[in-house]
Amino acid sequence: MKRVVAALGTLGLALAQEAHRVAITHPVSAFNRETNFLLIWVLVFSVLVFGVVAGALAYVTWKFRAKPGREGEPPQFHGNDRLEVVWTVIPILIIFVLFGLTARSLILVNKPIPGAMKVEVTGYQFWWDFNYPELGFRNSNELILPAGVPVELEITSKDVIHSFWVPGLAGKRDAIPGQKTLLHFTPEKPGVYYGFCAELCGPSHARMLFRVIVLSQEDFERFAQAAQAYTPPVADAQGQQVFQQNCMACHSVQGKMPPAVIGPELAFMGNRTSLAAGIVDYTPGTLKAWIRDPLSMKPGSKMPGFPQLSEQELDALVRYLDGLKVEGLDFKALPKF
Ligand code: HEC
Ligand SMILES: [Cu+2]
Repeated sequence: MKRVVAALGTLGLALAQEAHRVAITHPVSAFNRETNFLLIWVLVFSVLVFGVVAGALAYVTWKFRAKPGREGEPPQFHGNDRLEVVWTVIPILIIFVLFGLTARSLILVNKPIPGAMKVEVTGYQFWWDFNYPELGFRNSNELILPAGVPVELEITSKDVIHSFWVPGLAGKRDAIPGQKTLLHFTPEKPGVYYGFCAELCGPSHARMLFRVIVLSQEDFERFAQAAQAYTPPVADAQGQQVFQQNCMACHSVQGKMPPAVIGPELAFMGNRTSLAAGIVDYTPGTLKAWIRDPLSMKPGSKMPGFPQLSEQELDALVRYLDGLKVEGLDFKALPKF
């Protein structure tokens, strides 16, 4: 009994901690306040319809139940024009109201916001790329945005269909190869928001997450300026050499869009809160485990493992990667939503 209580307690705590990650009912942008408004109306009508239908059914079942002393078939009724008109007209009215509200919300959330900052979002099996064409830098798996500034995401995919979804900030948008879909919203509060791929896209679909890091405008300015003028720091010369020999064919560390993209941008690795599309928190330890054997952490991943690297080479490599960062910004200290 004690163990059951303890297990339930742990589950409750875990749920309470996780709750912030997928809370569309905890809106932090005008986009999601709109979604919530719609959700409440749909719920109100659903509860109303359920109450009336289930109530009528219960009443009829009870009222016309078999009574003692009554023999043979009960009296038969055929149709009731007035009732039939009522139960046709009321649902039609409900549908019209919901249609109107939905159309209103869709128009509002899809309206381009003047002066929005553009970010190109590209889905790959099983990670996300974020390029800032106007600001001239690129990051992967963590979308960094300024609070209070409208953003326009231009979403596409380079392989199969994915879907970009940050429940706390905005609705889902499919990432379709050869096509661009747009998503507009304005993040309001600095913090870390959890994102998901919401379209089954292969064996590690469930591990294709990401994070959105919303910074204050001053912090974002600092990051953007440092990212534009970025020269990758060399925290470990041997590590850099190991990187150039083994990793450079697929990974850029310049923080700029390379001519051909194969793997995620590693320029700001030391600033990351998460690793490998949000599947684990970023630490030098998880980074080392990932490089040695990514497939055990993410089945189907297109990153090969490096079991041939010695312990010492791996440590040097991790020191080098951890040193790739913009100094003076700590994203891990931000509140989580
Ligand atoms: C053949 C191309 C290829 C090579 C070589 C390669 N990688 Fe990768 N790497 C990838 C791909 C693709 C991903 C994305 C995997 C995923 O998330 O499914 C990735 C992901 C990563 C990530 C996680 C990135 C993030 O945004 O969190 C790190 C770190 C990484 N690789 C480091 C390395 C290092 C270090 C080496 C060299 C020892 C290396 N990679 C060699 C293709 C490669
Ligand atoms: Cu996906």
